[in-house]
Amino acid sequence: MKSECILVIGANGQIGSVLVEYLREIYGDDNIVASDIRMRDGHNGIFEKLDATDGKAMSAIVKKYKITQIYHLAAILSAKGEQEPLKTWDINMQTYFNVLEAARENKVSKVFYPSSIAVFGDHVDNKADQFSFLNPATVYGISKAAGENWSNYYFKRYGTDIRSLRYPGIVGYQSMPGGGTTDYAVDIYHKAVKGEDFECFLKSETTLPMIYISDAMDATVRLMEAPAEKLTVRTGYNLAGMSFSPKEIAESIQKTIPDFKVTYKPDFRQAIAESWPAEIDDSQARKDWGWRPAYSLDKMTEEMITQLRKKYD
Ligand code: AKB
Repeated sequence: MKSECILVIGANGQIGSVLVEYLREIYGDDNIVASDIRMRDGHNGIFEKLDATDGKAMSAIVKKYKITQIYHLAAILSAKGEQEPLKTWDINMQTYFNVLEAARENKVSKVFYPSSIAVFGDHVDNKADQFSFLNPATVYGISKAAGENWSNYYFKRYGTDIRSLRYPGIVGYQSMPGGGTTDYAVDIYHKAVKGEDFECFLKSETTLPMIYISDAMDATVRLMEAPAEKLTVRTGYNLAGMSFSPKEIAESIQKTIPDFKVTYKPDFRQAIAESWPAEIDDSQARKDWGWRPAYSLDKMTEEMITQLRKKYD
C-alpha cells in the first residue's frame, strides 16, 4: 500500500465514479476520499460532502485527511455550459482556483486537472496537434483552456505539480455522462441493448475523438505516476483513443444487434461538435510517458454490449 491519500472532487460524475473505484484498487480503500456536492447512495468508503465552490471547506478536507493528491473532476460540460455561459465560467473557474489554492497552501504533492478536446475550436486542423492554436468555441472550452494556463502558471510560479489530459469523449458502461456533446456515444449503447431505436443529436458523419473508459483510467493514473522529469507539457496532454462518427458506431453495434435503428436529428450540439477536431495527435503523451490505448471501436462495442446486457437482462 502506498503512502498517498487522494481526494477525488466530483466523485459522483461519469469519470469520478469509475476513477474512485480504480484508485481504491491501487491505493487501498482507506487512502481514497471521494467527494461531491451530494452524498452518493450506497458508497462504501470514505465520502465527504463538498461544494467545490467553497474554498474553505475544500481546504479543511485537505487538512483533515492530509491529502497528497487531488483529482479535480467537477465541471459543467460543453452542451450544458452553453445554456448558462457566465454561471459555467464562474463554476468551472472558481472550483479550480479553490483546488489550486488548497494544493498550494497545503503542499499537496500532485494535482490532476481534466482538460478536454473542447480547448480546440474554430479553424483547428482536422487532426489537432499538441501545440495547435487554442481557439475554443464554447464557454466550457474557454474555461478548460484558461485552466490549462493556470496549471502551467502554478507549476512555474509555485512548483505545484499539476498534470492534465485533454480528454476526448469518454465511453463507459458503469456511469452516464451529463451535459456533454459526446454523450450520444454512451446513450446509443444503452438504447441498443434495451432493444430501442436511437435518435442522434449529431449528423451521421460527424467524426469526433473518443476513448474507452478503461483506457481513460489507465492514461490518467499512468500520467499521475510518471516521473515529473519526463513531463514536457504542463498545460494539457493531447490524449487519443479512437475517432468515429455516429454512423460508424451504429454500424459497429449492428454487427451484434443487426436490427438496431438510428435516426438523425441534429440540434445545437452539432455546431459544438463541428468546432472540434475529428482526431487528436497524442504523440507527445506516447513519447513522454508511454501512452498507448488498448481499445478500438469494435473492441469497445463488444465490451459495452456484454456489460450492459448484464445490467439490463
Ligand atoms: C463534452 O462533450 O463536453 C465532454 C468533453 C469532450 O470534454 N465529453
